[in-house]
Amino acid sequence: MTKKNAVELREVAKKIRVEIIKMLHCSQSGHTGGSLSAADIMSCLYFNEMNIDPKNPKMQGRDKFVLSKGHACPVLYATLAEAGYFEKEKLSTLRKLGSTLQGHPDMLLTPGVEMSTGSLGQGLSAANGMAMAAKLDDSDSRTYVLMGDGEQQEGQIWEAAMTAHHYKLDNICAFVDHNGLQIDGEVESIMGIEPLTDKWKAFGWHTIEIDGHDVEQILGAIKEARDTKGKPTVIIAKTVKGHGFTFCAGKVGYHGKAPTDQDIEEGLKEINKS
Ligand SMILES: Cc1ncc(C[n+]2csc(CCOP(=O)(O)OP(=O)(O)O)c2C)c(N)n1
Ligand SMILES: [Mg+2]
Repeated sequence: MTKKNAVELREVAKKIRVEIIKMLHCSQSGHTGGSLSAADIMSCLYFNEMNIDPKNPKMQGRDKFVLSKGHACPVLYATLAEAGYFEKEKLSTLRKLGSTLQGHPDMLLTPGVEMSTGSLGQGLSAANGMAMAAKLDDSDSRTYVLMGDGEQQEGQIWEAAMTAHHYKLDNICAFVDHNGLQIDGEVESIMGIEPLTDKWKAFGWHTIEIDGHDVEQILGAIKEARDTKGKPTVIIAKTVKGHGFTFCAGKVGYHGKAPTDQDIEEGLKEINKS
């Protein structure tokens, strides 16, 4: 795919956000906040960085993406549709019986989904396997993973972090969508994860802290990860849960709540003005 520039990537992120709220409004269930916080990262990965071919989802040597925080699949589905893996019309079937777009990503149902996820904590382990396989194949394929900040509380993540360092998986680039909120409230008040960057450093990872809504910073961090040899990289991306729409930005109540009729009306007006 041709690489989009920063201006275009911001526009794509906007389109992804619109599709997210539209599909969640249609399904009247699903995860709004954590999908919206990741839209800029997804735009940069799929429309600038990753070596992929939406018309040939299983292309040999392609880069891989694992959505470890699988509940945020609306952002993945909107991104895949925008990239051309399937028709945008499908997005309105989110969570419907028989749809290929279920409430959590299913690699057997949806073109472009590399790993079935939803049970938090598992994505990095799967990514390790993909990255090790690429090394064995002498392939340039890189593996990207997106985790939540609440998800950092899962023990399996730290086993996987240890493994990726031990096997020098410099072909892994992980993101933490650091939006400060999880299902029940603030991450720091439920089970504190700070100092998060120091923890990843202690596990031997190269760490980068960025504003996860700043396209230039995201692109710079991805490049730095690619240039970092001998160890995996984690990008701690500070974000706002529900970013882009006043009705849900920074509101914990919109973790697993779909936009109402009024929300969608206000939201579409707001984004058209921005
Ligand atoms: C193992 C596991 N436990 C609990 C859940 C239920 N659950 C879904 S989303 C979520 C909160 C996740 O918070 P965070 O990782 O911060 O995600 P984000 O804020 O990006 O939505 C929880 C507890 C789950 N999916 N998997
Ligand atoms: Mg969170």
